[in-house]
Amino acid sequence: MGSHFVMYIAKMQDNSRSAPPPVDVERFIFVVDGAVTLTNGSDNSHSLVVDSFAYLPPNFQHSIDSDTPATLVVFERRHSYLGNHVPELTIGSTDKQQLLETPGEIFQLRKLLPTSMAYDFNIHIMDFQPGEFLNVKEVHYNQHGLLLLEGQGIYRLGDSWHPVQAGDAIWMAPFVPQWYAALGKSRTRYLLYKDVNRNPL
Ligand code: UGY
Ligand code: MN
Repeated sequence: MGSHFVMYIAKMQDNSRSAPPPVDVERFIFVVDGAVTLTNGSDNSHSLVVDSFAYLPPNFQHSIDSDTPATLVVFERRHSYLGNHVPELTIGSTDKQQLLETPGEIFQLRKLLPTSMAYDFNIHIMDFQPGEFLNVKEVHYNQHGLLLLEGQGIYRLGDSWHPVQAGDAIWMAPFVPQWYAALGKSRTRYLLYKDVNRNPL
């Protein structure tokens, strides 16, 4: 259908290890459940628990290991190189990312990756209280991969309205009209891939 990235859930079993992505493919992982250990070529290891993430630049040697079952959401994309801009290993957790201004909007926004030109996508974490909704009915060239982490609501895509709940995933093609309203009794939190900083042609 024309997606330029891959999004999948990796259910890691006891004592499992990741395989490397293909040449020139960048990888982003976010821990949804359990914990994993990220080891890079120079023997540095990082423990990643729920809510933690890591961006692995293209051709960056690493392995992701898990002693006990863990669930990750993974995004991979053939990196779109731009001049001398080089993306770097980036590790963090949502709760350490600052809240950003959202002029005209009510939801809370955090970005997990730097906004500099080296990065050809970002991952947004968006929070809505029940009853809150997107003010803008968005239409844009960017693609999205969305995973609903918490809560429930209605997602409008084009002229279809979809009831969605935690665990549901959506791919949004370029220019699909999109809108969300949070329902239920608890906060909605979703994680959103968005391509940035590159000419979409
Ligand atoms: O940044 C975005 O494009 C985001 N607000 N889109 C969305 O939530 N569907
Ligand atoms: Mn959007």
